[in-house]
Amino acid sequence: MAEYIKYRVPARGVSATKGVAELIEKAEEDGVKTAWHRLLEQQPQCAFGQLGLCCRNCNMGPCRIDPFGSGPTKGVCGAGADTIVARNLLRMIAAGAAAHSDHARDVAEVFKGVAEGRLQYYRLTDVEKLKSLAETLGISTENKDEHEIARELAEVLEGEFGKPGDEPLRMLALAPKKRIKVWEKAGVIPRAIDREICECMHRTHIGVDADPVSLLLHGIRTSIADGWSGSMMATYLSDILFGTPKPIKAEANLGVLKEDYVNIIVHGHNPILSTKIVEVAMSEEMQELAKKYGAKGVNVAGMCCTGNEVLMRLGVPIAGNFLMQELAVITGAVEAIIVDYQCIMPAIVDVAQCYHTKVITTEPKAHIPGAIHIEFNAEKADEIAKEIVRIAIENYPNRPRDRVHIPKHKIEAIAGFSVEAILEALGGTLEPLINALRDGTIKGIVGIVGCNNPKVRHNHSHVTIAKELIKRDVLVVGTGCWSIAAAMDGLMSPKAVDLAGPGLKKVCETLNIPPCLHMGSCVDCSRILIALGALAEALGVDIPDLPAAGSAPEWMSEKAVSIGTYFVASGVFTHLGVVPPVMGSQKVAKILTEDVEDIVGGKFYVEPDPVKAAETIYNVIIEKRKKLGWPL
Ligand code: CUV
Ligand code: SF4
Repeated sequence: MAEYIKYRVPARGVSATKGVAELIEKAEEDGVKTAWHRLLEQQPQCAFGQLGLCCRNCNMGPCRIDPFGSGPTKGVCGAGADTIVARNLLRMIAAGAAAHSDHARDVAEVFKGVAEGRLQYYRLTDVEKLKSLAETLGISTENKDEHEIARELAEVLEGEFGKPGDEPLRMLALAPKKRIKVWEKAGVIPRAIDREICECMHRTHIGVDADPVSLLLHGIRTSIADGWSGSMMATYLSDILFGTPKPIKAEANLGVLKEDYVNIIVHGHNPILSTKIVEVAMSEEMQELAKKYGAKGVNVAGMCCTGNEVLMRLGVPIAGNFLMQELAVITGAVEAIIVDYQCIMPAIVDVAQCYHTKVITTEPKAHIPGAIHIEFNAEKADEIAKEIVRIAIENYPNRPRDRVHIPKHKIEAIAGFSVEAILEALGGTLEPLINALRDGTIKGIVGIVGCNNPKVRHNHSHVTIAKELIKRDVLVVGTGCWSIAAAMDGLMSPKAVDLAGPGLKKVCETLNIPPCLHMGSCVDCSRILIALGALAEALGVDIPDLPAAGSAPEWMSEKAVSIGTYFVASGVFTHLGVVPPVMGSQKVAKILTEDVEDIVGGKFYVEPDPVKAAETIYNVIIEKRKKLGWPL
């Protein structure tokens, strides 16, 4: 079903990643549209929406506020720009926190099933981490076997979502004491994850909270529930079930697809599915089956964050980040793209119809019309994974050989830098890192995270900011689509030390690490929180005192809004490379980029130009060093 391509994309200009342009050009030849094409068709995008000035929260509306003041300044109910912008932002935070935390809930359910001995296909892999989390949460581990500990832990974690009463979230035990004090003073201690998200929806209903300050403070509370409990839980439990990542070599970019293999892409976020698909696909039985269908075997590659999950733990190659999901199908060489949830463009079904690719959805909460739906279920994980992999293999003979084009680009990357792995590289203590920071060998640490957005040049800001920072002796860590961008650019290969400043280079060579560290998927931004918390505590300071910052150069998702907010709430200076929809209220913009710093120690900084952004981030780091009395 070729489509008429009304607007062509300047393919050579839209991405900084090798192989992308040739596939956009192929898409146009094949009559297939991509997100870039659809973005052009959406022009001009609604200015009210961009400014955050439209409200559809009740049916007296929709209402729009005139940003120039000559038209209406109030909605029908009387809500003004400040209220509407703040409410819209709060709903974004709620959706983002919900996505991360509901993902955590799914992992927690499997964890509970394993603890209770109900799930034969999953097991407790990292028992050390299980014990340490249990102890941190006040569960005694003495004289208990691992399943008993896991059962007690599962019960506590289940309570995180909806426990009654006003007691703080139990997972906040992982946060530095100084942070807790700050949050107490601000009145933003979260009580239960679902409750805070629910309260966001309540507060933003017609006629409830109209005060932008009060709305945004609840946004901070909700985001803390995400970062320090929901996402944190997803990370901890995934490590306990599948193993805590250790440095591992793998390849990145679309060139990891193989011409004469059955290519399967796992896309989405939850390792419960992707890990099983990888395991089953690599089994003797499936490799043999593939040979029967004329292929040399089965090749699994990751996409987006679930790709990060299997990259970090199993060394599965990663085919690309968010904006490359359609391109993978456009190669014509993908037999199946197997998805769970989050960041799956419904468009992949349309694109797949132009080739032979089967799109297989697996989650009861994420159906896509036109896809094959095979519901995944942890109790029958292996059987279902086999059924899915078999569909992919049987599809191999249908590959349109005359329309296959796999870009040749791929590059080696080292991933798997969990906090535990970083500590191990340091020799078991933070001391060497602290010393290097203190004496100025390394100037600071920046966490870069977040998505792709076709509004900006694909992966360009991701890699530019990273390069600008490592050049200035700033260690870069990160997650999500940023980490895939950095990997595809070679920034996670040992050779990348040549791009680092002399101090950082020395440290990386001594520790045998790249200057950009892959810390995992989006929920693993929680690992960055843990790292910052540990550094602050070791130094006897609070997170805002650290020479550290965060950045989401190409963000687009609501999840990224929640992440950005919990970074700020955790005391981090946080850069956004794409303007958030808040500029319709000067008051809200000022709260987020200035006033919030007095409350929680972090604030947002918006700058689309990656070089300028890196300079500012570096200057902030230098300011923090000055305050600590450290050499510049
Ligand atoms: Ni989370 S980082 S687009 S897939 S949320 Fe999805 Fe991972 Fe952004 Fe990337
Ligand atoms: Fe309009 Fe108020 Fe209803 Fe929003 S809540 S749509 S501003 S009347």
